[in-house]
Amino acid sequence: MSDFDPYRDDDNDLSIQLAEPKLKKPPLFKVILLNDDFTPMDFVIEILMQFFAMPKEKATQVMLQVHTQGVGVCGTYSKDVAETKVYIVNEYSRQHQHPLLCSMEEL
Ligand code: TYC
Repeated sequence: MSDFDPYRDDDNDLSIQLAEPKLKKPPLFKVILLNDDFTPMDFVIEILMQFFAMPKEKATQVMLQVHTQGVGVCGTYSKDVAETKVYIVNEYSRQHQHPLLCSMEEL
């Protein structure tokens, strides 16, 4: 076995540079709901409880935030999970003939 250790430089004659870490943290995405004038408030609350696992009180707060401010955050996820949530919420809304729009934004 060799005793050579590239990180050891007892006589200070080596130029050493540690490599940058190669892996970046994967990006996160906010899933958001947009306000409209037609989707019933109870339907939005149902969506937030069913697809974003919110208790009724939290779902009501987020729905009212969207209703008054125009947009609100349902949760933060990896890209794949966020895309799936957006897809199922928009499909479910269309199936129920509501114009509710769900979208995503990189954090
Ligand atoms: N503005 C809707 C209403 O008055 C309620 C609503 C809330 C719609 C949130 C969409 O993402 C939404 N019935």
